[in-house]
Amino acid sequence: MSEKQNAQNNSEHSIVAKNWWKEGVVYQIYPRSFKDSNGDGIGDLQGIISKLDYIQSLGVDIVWLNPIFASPNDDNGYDVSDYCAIMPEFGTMNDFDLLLSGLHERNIKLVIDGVFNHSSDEHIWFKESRSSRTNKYRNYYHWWPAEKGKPHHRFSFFDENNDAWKYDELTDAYYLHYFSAKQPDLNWENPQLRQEIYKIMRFWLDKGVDGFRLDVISFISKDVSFPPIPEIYNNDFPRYYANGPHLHQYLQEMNKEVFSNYNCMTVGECVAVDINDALQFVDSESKALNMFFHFDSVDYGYKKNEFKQPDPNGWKLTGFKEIFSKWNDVFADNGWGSIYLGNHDQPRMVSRWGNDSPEYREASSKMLLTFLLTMRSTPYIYMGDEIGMRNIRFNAIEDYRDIDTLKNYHQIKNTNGDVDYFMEGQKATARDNARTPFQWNEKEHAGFTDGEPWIKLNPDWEFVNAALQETMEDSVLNYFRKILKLRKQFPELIYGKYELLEKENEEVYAYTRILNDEKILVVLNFSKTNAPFSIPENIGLPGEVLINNLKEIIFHKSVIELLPYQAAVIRLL
Ligand code: TEU
Ligand code: CA
Repeated sequence: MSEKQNAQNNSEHSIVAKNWWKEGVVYQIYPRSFKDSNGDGIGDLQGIISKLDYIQSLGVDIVWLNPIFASPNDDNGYDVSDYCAIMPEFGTMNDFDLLLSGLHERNIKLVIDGVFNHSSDEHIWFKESRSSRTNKYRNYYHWWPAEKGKPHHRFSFFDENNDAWKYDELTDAYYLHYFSAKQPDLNWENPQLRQEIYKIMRFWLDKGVDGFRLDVISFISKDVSFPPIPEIYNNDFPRYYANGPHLHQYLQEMNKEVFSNYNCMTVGECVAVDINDALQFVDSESKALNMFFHFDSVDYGYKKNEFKQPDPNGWKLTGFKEIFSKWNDVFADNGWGSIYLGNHDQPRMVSRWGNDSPEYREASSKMLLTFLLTMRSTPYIYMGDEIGMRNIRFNAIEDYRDIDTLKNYHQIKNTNGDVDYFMEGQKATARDNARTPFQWNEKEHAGFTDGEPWIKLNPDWEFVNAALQETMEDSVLNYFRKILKLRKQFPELIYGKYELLEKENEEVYAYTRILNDEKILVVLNFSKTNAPFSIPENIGLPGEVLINNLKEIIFHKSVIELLPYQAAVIRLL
């Protein structure tokens, strides 16, 4: 049955076709930091296996694993040297098979991270490619012969000089790397390369994995004449990178050649894709991807034209609502969204969007989880957010491990920039904030490892850890389990129409989710002050409070007297 017919058959419930990946909740695991099984201080596959019951106890349906492939780890696995082998630090293929079957036994699907915009420079393809201009792998990458002069500037995220072209003496040519020089970009314009990638995808899907998160997939197509960047891009490199000439052709080809032959899901990391282009990626007719991650929310509240500095004026709830509402509306009739407030590239959710002071950490973590699990999009929960983990805010550059922070630090230092200002900003925005080890219990190293952890633990682990929260009925962890159950119990929370209330309210984010005659109201106080919210008469009367993140909830008729960071999900009559 086509997706369209399926949608029509389902029309009494919703206007979109139903799918497991629309109904599922995704739990993201950064393997390096989840659980170490052999005392080398690095999380690994056996570590994850030892925590399968914990993962199942959360109630999540899908696990997304960050890269686990062989890699020299210039960028923690986002530089792959062999796509069909497991990184020895993480374990063996046998461990992987055990993890996959362990998840499947528990009815949890596994999505892996496909890093196909670039490989490692230590991948055999690249070693061959750079060996001579006539090597048969030469065109697997982007080379610019030096006799043509210096190629037009391309920006690199992970290069100290921001230069994405690296000169290679061996063949007197430059190669392209949007990320670090150890992450050369693959040449998708080469049909042979594309077939190799499809083969790798099939290898994993034939093993039984349930889909792919596709790293920076919006960047894969390049204009290989490498012209100057057209002025309309105003030096917005990511935006230019996301508008490659054959991007949609490749995504559709990938779908036809690979994904359409499996019951799998795909979620693209679509850096610099905005609402106007959204449907091209996920429209049921376009036959490309199922979902993608946009960057509007995670870029919000950072200073423009300055690399990841928080805006001193902060961010506004009205702006936040506007972003999520507009992204909801794009997919109201077609396509499907994904929603996240943090991941391995972002600071901790509660530190950024909530309030991580001892007083409000729990309430605001629960409030944000309520938001993620009551929106009309597939929720992606980053490990540790279910126990309210916080930013570590390293003071010393020596504590950082991330290439992103280290590269910027050196760049600023070498150009006599303001290093202190940069370091202060990193406390709020650095990726390592989310990469500190998962806090399992109150034992040494929070039960993450028996050895020395590869990155420091957040010193708050004695009071922020999973074991402690297991024992407390009202912990963030137990609240997460409850709100997740609620999403399963009320289909309106998945498929129901989303309607924003009180758009201008700077304290309260309120919306309804409506499916047929069922109406649910969600109210979220994003502020640390009391905030009354009046339920408008025309939408219904407060019926049952399905969940509330604080001890009590105060109503005066149709007015809810929300306490700081209070969240409630209410059935309307
Ligand atoms: O991230 C792509 C990306 O552009 C950003 O999210 C990135 O973290 C940021 O620009 C750095 O300043 C993906 C992965 O999620 C990230 O971990 C990798 O480092 C990157 O691709 C390269 O593979
Ligand atoms: Ca280990």
